[in-house]
Amino acid sequence: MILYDSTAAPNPRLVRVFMAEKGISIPLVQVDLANGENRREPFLSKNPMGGLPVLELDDGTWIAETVAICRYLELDHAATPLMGTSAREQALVEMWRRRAESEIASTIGNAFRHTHPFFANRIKQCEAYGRLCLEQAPDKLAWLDGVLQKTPFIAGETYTIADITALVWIDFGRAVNIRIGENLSHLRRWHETVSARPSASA
Ligand SMILES: N[C@@H](CCC(=O)N[C@@H](CS)C(=O)NCC(=O)O)C(=O)O
Repeated sequence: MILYDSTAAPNPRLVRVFMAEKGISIPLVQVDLANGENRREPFLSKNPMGGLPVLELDDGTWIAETVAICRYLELDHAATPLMGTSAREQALVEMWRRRAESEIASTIGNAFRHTHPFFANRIKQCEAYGRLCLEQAPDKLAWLDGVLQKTPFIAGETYTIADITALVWIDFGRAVNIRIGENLSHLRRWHETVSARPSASA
């Protein structure tokens, strides 16, 4: 397997952290996002959506979409489950992963996409929407602080893909000056804990 990667971007980092937790080590091929290598051939013929990461299997299959890649790796490397095992656990982890995605990743991602010069020539930016996302970010982080007041990790007692999702997007938020407020003690405690795992530096 090969992972088409970018060290500058959150979705590829999500997959690298996921793999590190599972002890999966495969070659990483850097794709130059800054120079738009992902938005022209030959990359587009592999992933017409142009996004990273992409996982290439040994039979030549290309799998795009971060969660699809994680799901493949979860099934292929069942040890160290990060997406739950029983039906109940899998449903709860997916519930929390989707919340981490819709509340945290989308807010921070759209703040970046619609205000940062990086995307100026890639998408039609709507600066007002980007600014709204920037304004909403503190409330979204406060929501997560409330979740983490009750449980050590986002989906409960165990570290899962929901934690990885929140970690990589909160860290990426620094690019648009989104930071965890001093008052959010539960989120700060969680962030210190998950950042101290060796996988966080993958
Ligand atoms: N839905 C895709 C999104 C992929 C995506 O947009 N990746 C970003 C990096 S986090 C990217 O490639 N950005 C560069 C661009 O859009 O040109 C996924 O879940 O993997």
